[in-house]
Amino acid sequence: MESKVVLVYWGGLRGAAQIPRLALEYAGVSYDQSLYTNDEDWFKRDKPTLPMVLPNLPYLKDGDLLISEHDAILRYVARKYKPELSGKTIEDFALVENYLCFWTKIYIEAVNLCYTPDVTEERRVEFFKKHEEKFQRLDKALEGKDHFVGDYTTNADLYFYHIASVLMCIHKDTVEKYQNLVNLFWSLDKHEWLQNFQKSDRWIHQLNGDEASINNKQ
Ligand SMILES: N[C@@H](CCC(=O)N[C@@H](CS)C(=O)NCC(=O)O)C(=O)O
Repeated sequence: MESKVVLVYWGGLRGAAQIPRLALEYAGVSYDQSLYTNDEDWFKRDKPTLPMVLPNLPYLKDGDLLISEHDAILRYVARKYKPELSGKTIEDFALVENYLCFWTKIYIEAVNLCYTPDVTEERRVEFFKKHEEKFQRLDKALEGKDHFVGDYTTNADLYFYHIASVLMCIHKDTVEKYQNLVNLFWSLDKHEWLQNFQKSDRWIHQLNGDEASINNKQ
């Protein structure tokens, strides 16, 4: 019997695991999660002994395969379980990758800002100012469209869906200037699979860890 896919991460936050998690959900993969609540269990007990070259969280276990890096996991899940998420043609694939590489860089910057202590309003606005031209171009490219690439859901949309929540948490008023980006977020949010995910016990409210200064803690 084939063993179940397991996504391993910290408990209590969506974090970087949310990105491959969205792909698992979209693809309808039946997966388990192993969520650490104790640092030592990961850093002292499990991390040193895992048979992986690059142990990190999140990581995915699928049979004998163990991989880390949230974006590598996203691509793997798509390729194995829902190939169209990577793009239906070689040209779409290239565009999906183009967006993914872009969003990954923005995501790392955005998360670093979220975990910086005492972030001022000025610093939040500055983050968007730095990327203003790119956000304007993305917004324009989405005019009259429900997806970044073609007319179907791809990894570019899934990645964007998570990062948009983080960006809105950094500075909602600025994000709302990009109406087409906001519309895409809300149109993805209405997808049945995503609504079902949100209603499930797999949905986690908190975006970042407790130590983040920018968060959506209730
Ligand atoms: N480049 C990795 C970064 C992973 C990372 O920084 N993970 C954080 C949580 S988001 C962590 O606590 N990793 C545990 C570790 O460093 O062992 C990725 O994108 O997945």
